Amino acid sequence: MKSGFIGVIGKANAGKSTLVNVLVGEKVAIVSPKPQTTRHSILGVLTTEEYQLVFVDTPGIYKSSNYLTDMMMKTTDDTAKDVDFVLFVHDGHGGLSDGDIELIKKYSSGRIPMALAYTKIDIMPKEKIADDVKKLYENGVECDVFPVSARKRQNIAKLEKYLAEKMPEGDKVISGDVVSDKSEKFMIAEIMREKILLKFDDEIPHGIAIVINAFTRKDNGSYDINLDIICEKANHKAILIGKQGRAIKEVSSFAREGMEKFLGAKVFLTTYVRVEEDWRNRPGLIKDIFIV
Ligand SMILES: Nc1nc2c(ncn2[C@@H]2O[C@H](COP(=O)(O)OP(=O)(O)OP(=O)(O)O)[C@@H](O)[C@H]2O)c(=O)[nH]1
Ligand SMILES: [Mg+2]
Repeated sequence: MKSGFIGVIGKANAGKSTLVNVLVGEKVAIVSPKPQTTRHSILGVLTTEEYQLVFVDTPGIYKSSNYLTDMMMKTTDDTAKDVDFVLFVHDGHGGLSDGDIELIKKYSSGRIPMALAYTKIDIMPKEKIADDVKKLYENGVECDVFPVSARKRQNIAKLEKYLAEKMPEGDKVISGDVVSDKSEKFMIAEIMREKILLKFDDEIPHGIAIVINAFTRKDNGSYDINLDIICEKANHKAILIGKQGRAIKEVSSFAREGMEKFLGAKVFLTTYVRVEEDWRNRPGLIKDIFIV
């Protein structure tokens, strides 16, 4: 059997988590149109009779601005060094700058073999894709390039077979039928954060952390979930709550629906917004509230 770890690396918002979810066939990582959606490395496991691909989704490469993002970048760097293969994800729709080419070359010239997933082709003209692939090779990128669309599932099966071929021979690296290394509790916190990312703009979503206080399954199969939404500033708290609590009510109800879909059961959700000034720069606090 072929089996191994594939580090999914790329700039923030490139489409890494969407691609991992589609390859794995289940939602293991949240997705949003905002950069820095993924904060941890998350395993997504695809097991067939012939192979096992263990994708390691990572925080997107982004200019670090605080202790939390320093940690996130370290996670990505560490992953890139400790896998069997790197799948570099590039958002083709976002253009192809000289900086992008340099970054791709930096990873492809490393010790670990790499391929490039040039994604979001569903919203791009064909000529642009061909031009960019040509430009990559003309500029000295030597790895294989796969134009794909995670959203429309274009070229995904081909990419999967290719990656399987590239894996070392050996037993499964992850046993059982798990698809992720993260707990239900982790995913519940992430679903809350995803809905906040989708609903609120600017600085607010980036300064959010979720702390689950209670996660209990009752005899009738439903769940009681109680969580704190941590934000960085008092004015963020006011925006999150909204006039007469309308904003928090709306986002909580949106999150509850997502949690019910994920758990396949009814959820009773209570949320509380609390401020922890500048928590993203406080290592001790990060350790306490940053769920891993
Ligand atoms: N049209 C189109 N949009 C896509 C595709 N893949 C991802 N997106 C969108 O791109 C945005 C970013 O997707 P993510 O999967 O969260 O990107 P990411 O690279 O994991 O981002 P970070 O975790 O912040 O680094 C979302 O709005 C996705 O819906 C695709 O194949 N086609
Ligand atoms: Mg992501």
